[in-house]
Amino acid sequence: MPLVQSTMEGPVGTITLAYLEKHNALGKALIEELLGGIASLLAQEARVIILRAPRGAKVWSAGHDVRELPTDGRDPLTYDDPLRRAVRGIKETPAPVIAMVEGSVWGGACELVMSCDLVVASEQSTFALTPAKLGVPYDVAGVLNFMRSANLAFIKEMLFTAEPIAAKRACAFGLVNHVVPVEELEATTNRLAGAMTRNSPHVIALLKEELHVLAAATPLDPEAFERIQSLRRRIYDSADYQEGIRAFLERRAPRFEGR
Ligand code: LCV
Repeated sequence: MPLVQSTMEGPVGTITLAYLEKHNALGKALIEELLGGIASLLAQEARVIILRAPRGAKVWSAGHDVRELPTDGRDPLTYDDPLRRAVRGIKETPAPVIAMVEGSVWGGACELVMSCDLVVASEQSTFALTPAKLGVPYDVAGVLNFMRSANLAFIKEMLFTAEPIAAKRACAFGLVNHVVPVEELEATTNRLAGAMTRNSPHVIALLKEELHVLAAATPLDPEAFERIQSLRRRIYDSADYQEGIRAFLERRAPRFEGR
């Protein structure tokens, strides 16, 4: 059973996350299919790609597959982690990618949505940034993506509380382009996609790459980077990190003791 479905309608490609029994948890296998689907749609000359969950989904994506988080002292979000590869893959896709969101979005799936170029969300959808709830030392590139996606104070509230935030508030702080009634979700997304397909694909690809390169032009002192990495290492070597994953698997609230 495919974990991801890819379809083309005219110049618009659609990728539907279809790993329903695990609420589209972003594991290695799903990400491989996602990146393969994008490549296949681009080979069919898709001018826009829509990334979605099936109609009526309660959960758009439950985020990083917690069962794939390393517990043997390895960094949980390295450059080659599937989630990191998916975020880069979407940013490097020359065609615009629109996240069409219905349902709840969790953790790394929020970063996946933020890596898309536009976000259209239903009024009932929610977004939750969960590293602090799970005890996961999110990585520098990911935190930078959060910072660039919305107002800093808002991102801090999302990260420090780990509570689901309603789409309307996410839109007010720049995380979402349009919030619409669920029955208008597809029409609004298709209207935006249609408008883009009528414009020059090469100019859009150039503008997307210019914006990506300029947004990424953040000088970071190597020593500051190393200091952050050592802070992260202390956390993924900690008992609290193990506790966060164990609590999830045991379906209970975590008991963080700051150790
Ligand atoms: C693996 C899962 C998952 C899942 N992984 O259904 O941003 S960071 O740093 O936190 C990053 C590391 C990250 O993204 O972490 C993941 C953050 N995600 C979350 O905190 C959401 C975790 N999931 C949930 O809270 C619930 O599953 C929701 C509320 C999404 C849905 O609840 P519901 O009661 O409808 P279940 O919890 O029963 O989930 C159905 C199956 O999906 C698995 C879950 O373990 C269960 O599998 P089993 O049937 O084998 O027990 N599942 C859900 N999320 N992120 N597996």
